[in-house]
Amino acid sequence: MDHTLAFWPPETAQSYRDKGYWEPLTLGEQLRRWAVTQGERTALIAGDARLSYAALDARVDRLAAALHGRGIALGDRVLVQLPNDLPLVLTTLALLRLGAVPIMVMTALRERELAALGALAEPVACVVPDRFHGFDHRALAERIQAGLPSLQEIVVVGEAGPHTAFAALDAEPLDLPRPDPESIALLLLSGGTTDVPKLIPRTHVDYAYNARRAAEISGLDADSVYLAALPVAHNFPLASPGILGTFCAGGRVVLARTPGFDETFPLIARERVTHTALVPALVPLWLQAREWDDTDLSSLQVLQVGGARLEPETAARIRPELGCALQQVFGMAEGLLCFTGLDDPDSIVLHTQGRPMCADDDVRIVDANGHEVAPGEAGELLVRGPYTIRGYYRAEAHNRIAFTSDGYYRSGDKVRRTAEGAFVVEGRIKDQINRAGEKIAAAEIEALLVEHPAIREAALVALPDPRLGESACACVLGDDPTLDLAALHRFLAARGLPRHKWPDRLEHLDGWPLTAIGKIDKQALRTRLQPATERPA
Ligand code: J2J
Repeated sequence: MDHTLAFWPPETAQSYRDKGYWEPLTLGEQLRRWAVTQGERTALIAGDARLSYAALDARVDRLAAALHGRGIALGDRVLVQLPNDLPLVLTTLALLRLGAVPIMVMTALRERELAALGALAEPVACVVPDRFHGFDHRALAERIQAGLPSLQEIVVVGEAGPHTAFAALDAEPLDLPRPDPESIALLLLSGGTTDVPKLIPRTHVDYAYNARRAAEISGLDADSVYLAALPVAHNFPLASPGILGTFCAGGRVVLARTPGFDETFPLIARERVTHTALVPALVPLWLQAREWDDTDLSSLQVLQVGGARLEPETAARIRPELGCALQQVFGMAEGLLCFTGLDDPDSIVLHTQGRPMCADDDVRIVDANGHEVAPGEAGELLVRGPYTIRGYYRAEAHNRIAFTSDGYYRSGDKVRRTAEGAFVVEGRIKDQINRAGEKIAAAEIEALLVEHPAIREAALVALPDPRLGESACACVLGDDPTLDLAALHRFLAARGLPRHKWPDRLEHLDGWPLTAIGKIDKQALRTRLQPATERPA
């Protein structure tokens, strides 16, 4: 047990057990149960592979035994950086069964984040593809290993070179030690507000509840077919309800390697997909494709959209143009999930981000002094509950800021509650850019920018963007006005910053607008950077 971890107080935990939120099972045991009840029914389709629940369970047993044979044991952390394909699902489930803790990271992440996550969580192994989208992940893993003494083992899907080949990991099933169902099952990456990444510890019991309850609210059942189009390292397609929620319901999961319509539309038609999830930035691309593409999407019942603000005008086009219901999802990898109901009127579905999914989600909306706001007023959303974390992984100092003394997570989201009890996300208090649903901590990029010899001070601000929702603008004070965006990108690439975190715009300034207490006034910066005609009213 990691004693630096903040868990729920004992009485609270007991009430979650008593109310049946937390079942006394590990996620590995949940998979066993699904295999017993669903047997030969199809669980997973990835490329040409089709696996029944029984076959999936058996493959996971053999992979868990083989990973155990490579020295991966209960409680060990393992970095998992794989695209949406069979090895990702098998690896994740096998680690959960072993009681080893997968650190779920997107394939887009590069050296900088991986090194920081490695230093934080000290993984014993990593599982990576040989190449993905033209990038050499094996070489990246080798560079990470060179600076990370804990990392003993590199497992490669594809051409493994001197490393362990994923394809060769196969062994007779073993009787393995049982993880504590209330221990950490997996670590998710937080959107973050700090210059170093934060990891979110989710336990077996809370994550199983998360998936099960989200599946109920999304109307998933044994006849449902869920298309995982977003990268599965994200909480949304992984368990909200995503893959794990679909398994809980006995449905069928189809994996798409990319969320583009060219790949997803034919999959929807071929596999008769009923449910899928997108971030708002992808919705207009699907709608646009629909203007000339006549692939049969008639099986689609529910399109879930979350991760960033969905414009009501775009929301209103979903049913008429895609022929399915919209379900807005306001969620966070730290826990709380809100959904609009499948039977809710348009006034809720198109204009709000829904209600918390659990009666025991304990939510407060507070002003800057921590006092509850009047009904209908906007304020910061604080939350605690049966599937919301009480602290980040190995981050004691930060936890004192990110959580209240009585255990509420400070979401950093500015929300208000409608008379019907639905939440509307009005904005953000945290210093972050939400770029097409991917979160960028301003502090992380600012710390890197000032490492450039020509930059003395830097501030990263979000600007509205018609395609991305928000784009990132780097404002800098420095001595070299000829420094341009392309040169800045080359500098950031060399520092191992992934492309989606590169600023979209660079502005040289002579000085900062300051707030009353002498901090950079980012709101004033934003106003200065936007032509008056583009400013929201
Ligand atoms: C506005 N902002 C939103 C929404 C999230 C389901 C869905 C999303 C996430 C997710 C997730 C929003 N409208 N509908 O994990 O399981 C912003 C808020 C929130 C932050 C969380 C899931 N839905 N957001 O996006 O951990 O600012 O999770 O605090 O990546 O995204 O980001 P993340």
